[in-house]
Amino acid sequence: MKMEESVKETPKEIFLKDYKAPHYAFEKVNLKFVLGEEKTLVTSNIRVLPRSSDGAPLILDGERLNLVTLNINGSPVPEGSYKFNSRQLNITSLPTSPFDMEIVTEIEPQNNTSLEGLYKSSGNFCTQCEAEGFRKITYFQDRPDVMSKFTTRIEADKTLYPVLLSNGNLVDEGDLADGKHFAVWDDPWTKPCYLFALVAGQLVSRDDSFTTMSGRKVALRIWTPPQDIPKTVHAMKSLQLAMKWDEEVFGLEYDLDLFNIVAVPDFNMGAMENKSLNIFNSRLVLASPETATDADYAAIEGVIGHEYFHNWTGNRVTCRDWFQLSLKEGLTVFRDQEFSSDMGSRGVKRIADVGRLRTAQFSQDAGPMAHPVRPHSYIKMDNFYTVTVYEKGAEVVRMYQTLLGNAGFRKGMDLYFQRHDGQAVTCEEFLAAMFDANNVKFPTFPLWYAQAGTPTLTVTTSYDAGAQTFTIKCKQEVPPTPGQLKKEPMLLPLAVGLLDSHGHDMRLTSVKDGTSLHNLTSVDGDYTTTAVLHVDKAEQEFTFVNITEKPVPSLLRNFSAPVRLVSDVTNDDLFFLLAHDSDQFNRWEAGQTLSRKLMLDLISAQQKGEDLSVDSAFIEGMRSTVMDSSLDKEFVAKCLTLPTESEIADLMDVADPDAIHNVRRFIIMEIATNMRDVLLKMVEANRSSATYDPSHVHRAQRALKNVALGYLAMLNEPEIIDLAVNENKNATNMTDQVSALAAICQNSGDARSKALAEFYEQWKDETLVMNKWLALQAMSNIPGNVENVRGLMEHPAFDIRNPNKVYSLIGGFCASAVNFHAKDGSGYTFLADVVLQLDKLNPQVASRMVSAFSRWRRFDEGRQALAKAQLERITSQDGLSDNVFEIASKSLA
Ligand code: 0A1
Ligand code: ZN
Repeated sequence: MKMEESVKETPKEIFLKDYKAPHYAFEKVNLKFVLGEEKTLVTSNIRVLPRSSDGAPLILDGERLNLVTLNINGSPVPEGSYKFNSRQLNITSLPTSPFDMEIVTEIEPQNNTSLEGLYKSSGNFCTQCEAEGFRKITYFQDRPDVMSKFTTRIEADKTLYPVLLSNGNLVDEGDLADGKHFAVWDDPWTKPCYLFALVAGQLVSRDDSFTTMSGRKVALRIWTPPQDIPKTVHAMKSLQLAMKWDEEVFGLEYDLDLFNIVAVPDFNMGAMENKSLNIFNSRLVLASPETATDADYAAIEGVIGHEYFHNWTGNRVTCRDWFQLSLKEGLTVFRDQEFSSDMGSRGVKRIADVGRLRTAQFSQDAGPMAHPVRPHSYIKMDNFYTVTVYEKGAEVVRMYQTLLGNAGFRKGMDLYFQRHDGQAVTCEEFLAAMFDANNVKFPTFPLWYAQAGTPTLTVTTSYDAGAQTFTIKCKQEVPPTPGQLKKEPMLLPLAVGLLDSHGHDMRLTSVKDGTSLHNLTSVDGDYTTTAVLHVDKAEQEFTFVNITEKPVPSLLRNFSAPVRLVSDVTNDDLFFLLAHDSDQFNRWEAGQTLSRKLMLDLISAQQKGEDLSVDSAFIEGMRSTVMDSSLDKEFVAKCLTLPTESEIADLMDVADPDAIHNVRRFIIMEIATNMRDVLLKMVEANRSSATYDPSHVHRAQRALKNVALGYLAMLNEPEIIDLAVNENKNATNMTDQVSALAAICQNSGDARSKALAEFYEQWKDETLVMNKWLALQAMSNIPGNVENVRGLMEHPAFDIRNPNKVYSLIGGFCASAVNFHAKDGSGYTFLADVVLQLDKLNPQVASRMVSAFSRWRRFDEGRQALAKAQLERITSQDGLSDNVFEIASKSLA
């Protein structure tokens, strides 16, 4: 075909306000892949339906494609009727009635290191098309509102690629000449091209089944290389549990007779919900007690659930455009959170989810990459698969549930599917289904989709003994963010309980909001113990009546809205809540609030050169929580864990990584010194039995034991290091082994080097375990660790082309504030070197790494200058990807 036109490669910003429906629909797509070692030939036959008779050009997306032929209704398109550049193929003079278009392109999957489109991983072919990877396979309208029925024929060498998979049902297969074979897959459901998938390779499957609520038997297959099959038991069980849960909780049944999952070692993200052919990063499928931790087991359960749940929230109802990403992701994260809560401990799961939201999302929302749950613009969509779209998006969905109740929320979901099954829709349509089903209108709620920034909710309370009323005054402020200086108040549900002097929940019967009096009822009575207040004004007052004694308020129960809460609750009240609150989240939160206050106080003492000391009430609060045998042990482990260094950095005017680290370490040493015996007992009493049990009770024991061991080991006493060395040696599962190793590695010395070397020898052939070994060393706070990390980049256990290795080593290093933010700038230079090297191979991964710079303005002037210089070095690089350019330039803006 003729030469490409050159296109000016300036990054282009795309805006939500410019959305236009496509001029052409693609009714049916027949794809043929001839997979080869040098070249892969892709033939695409599309039935095209013009949506108007205006003869608009058909613009197809395409990148890194070699166009071989282009035919319309069986004849080549004449030269003057099409043109293409490195991004698009533009066809004019088209028929105004339905027509058939055939496009043949050549691609080189074996040289595709970006891991999007069709690529090779460990010798097998696989695809990743979300968000815009399909355009690296063939020319197409690569946008989610173009939904088609796909049939896929795959031809390949039978010995090298015995297994050929795509979406839907296998409708034909057979042998071809020259040792080749073929398979034809037909997907009866319409879908956008981002849900297309193909896999070809040497794989075997674990087979099982699930019988749906209407009695259909669905074949379930999990595909891996032969040696990994024993590690797929947990993933299969998780899939079956997820399928059952979606039927029971949402009435949603699977809609095909086959569901495939394939595990691949090289994958940019966690997993992908391609219709009936989910492709997973192997770390989220493979688990055995010896090689995977409790956290890995939980992540596998959650992500298997997440991808499966997308079959309805994402696939059957998809997004109109990528700005609506949270429509599927926020909703599906909410669903996977609920699934995991039902499978384990609801309270502990909520604590973990809020911890992640506060550490990662609040910080994003306060920085240069702050964007609304539905962004207004992007340069590269891949950069918007963020904690804001996912986790804050899930909080927005949770607020619907809190406002409408569980039954009301389910009614909204039912109406959403009733109205939009088979469609590509927007967040407004989800909101309308929720509100219409419940006959409500909350005019300020939609702002959650449009306004970035974490609201601050300031609460002051007062008790009037004479009137027997308790008043809560609320002030809501949404901070300015880049491009959005003025914000409006938004409806947020504030869940409140009041505790009496015995620590019991008071009965709440009615509350006054302005002039109106609302009755508070729960399902089983004429009162409630948790009232959901609708805060929707900048300033607002709520008064509870018939409150017979001065209560201790439990505010924002279960973290009912994603806000920063500032309240006048005293330390005494917090200790009381820590001991008594019936809301498990708030009980933990009371302890965290106390810890945050303590840490901030000690940091300022340290900065003034004063001596540090921890108040005995704090230690006693910790001790009584730990000694309370009525509590869930995983909950106790969470209570014992101090807020993260980055959570504290976020609360300071100028973040001081060294002071934060020293203070956190100091408090842990104080706890370990004062509670040495209790902690030792906790280690002894919570050892695992020889057979691993992933159930909650056993996981909880391990969690508690390992926090205790980590705290004790911080003391660096020979006797305790021996204990940790023994725990490491005698561990019967990876959770205990790697926790003991981490405990030992907190201090430099011979024990550390020996333990790391032995671990390497034991596990060097298990690539996923090696990721833990890399991460542990990368995250070390030992001064000057950057050189060690540079050295590890040359180690056989590392491979810059494998995203998991990069996330473990480079991501792990950036998570260690002390070394990444080293005063001499060595951490910053290192990261910039790596980003520039990575960008040439895999822009998506490079861009995730460069994000570690985005909070550079939070630090002192010296660090700011050093980080800025590295960001400028990156942006001035020739040939930089749009991915890295967007993050680096927005960070500098
Ligand atoms: N939709 C998938 C995750 C995913 C997102 C982006 C990707 O490439 C930019 C790839 C996968 C999920 O939410 O599970
Ligand atoms: Zn998802």
